[in-house]
Amino acid sequence: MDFLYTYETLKLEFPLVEPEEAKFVLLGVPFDGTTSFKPGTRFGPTLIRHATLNLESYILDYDIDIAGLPIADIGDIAVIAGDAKKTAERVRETIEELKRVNPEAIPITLGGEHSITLGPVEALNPASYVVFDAHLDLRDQYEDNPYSHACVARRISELGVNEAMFGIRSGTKEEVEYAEENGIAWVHARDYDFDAFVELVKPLPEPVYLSIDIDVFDLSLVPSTGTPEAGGLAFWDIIEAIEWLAENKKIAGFDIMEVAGTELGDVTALTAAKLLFYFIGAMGKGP
Ligand SMILES: [Mn+2]
Repeated sequence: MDFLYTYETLKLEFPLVEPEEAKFVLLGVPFDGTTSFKPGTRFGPTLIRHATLNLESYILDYDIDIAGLPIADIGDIAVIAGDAKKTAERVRETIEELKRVNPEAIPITLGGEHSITLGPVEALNPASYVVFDAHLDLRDQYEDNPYSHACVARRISELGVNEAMFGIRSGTKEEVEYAEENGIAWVHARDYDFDAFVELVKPLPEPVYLSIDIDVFDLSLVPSTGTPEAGGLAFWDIIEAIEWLAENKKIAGFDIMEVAGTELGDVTALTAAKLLFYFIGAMGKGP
């Protein structure tokens, strides 16, 4: 099937299926229009797909070969340079198109900056938004733009979606107050552990949308990202959380955002690619 706003690009090197038959549907959003510090998220989707070439599709600890799962890759969204709002709308429309022909599909968005997450969330209408991020992203506006990457969790909260945030270590006093006033729970990176995650996520209503801003990881794992912050989480912290979600909650969609870089084989993309494989593996192996 053809989508209005996608185009062909480097795809996952797996035996892919059509979107109509897929359980997992990848789409890239090569957008970095509101990036405020380190540019290059427009290369994120290509860098992640390229980095998967380095990985075995067989996941050792799950005893599952994810290349045998029904995965589609519908390419990249034709972004509108500099316009996060319109680009997110194109992502929303693309996922709505997909869900009309395949209501069971789980869209996996590869970014691209975090502002774009508004698109899949609006399309999928989840009850809860679980996000791993260094930043609260609860600003009303940033650099005069309400659709900046620094505002995405605020826009999602305004849709009435429950939110829980993990790995946070950056925000303003106003953002903290907004979280308090609106019942948004968040766990500082220093305080993060698996029990804290389960405690907050267990009572959340389903389905859950899971967003990973790659800057949640420790800097050593993700040197190339839009707004890097020291003091992040370890790789297995997040894999354990994904495994718990896969076994205990209905997942509406998933994204990996803010992967930047200009060189194939960038460490950040290798981290993101491994994360992508574990998400598909955890969801594919069943409870
Ligand atoms: Mn962030």
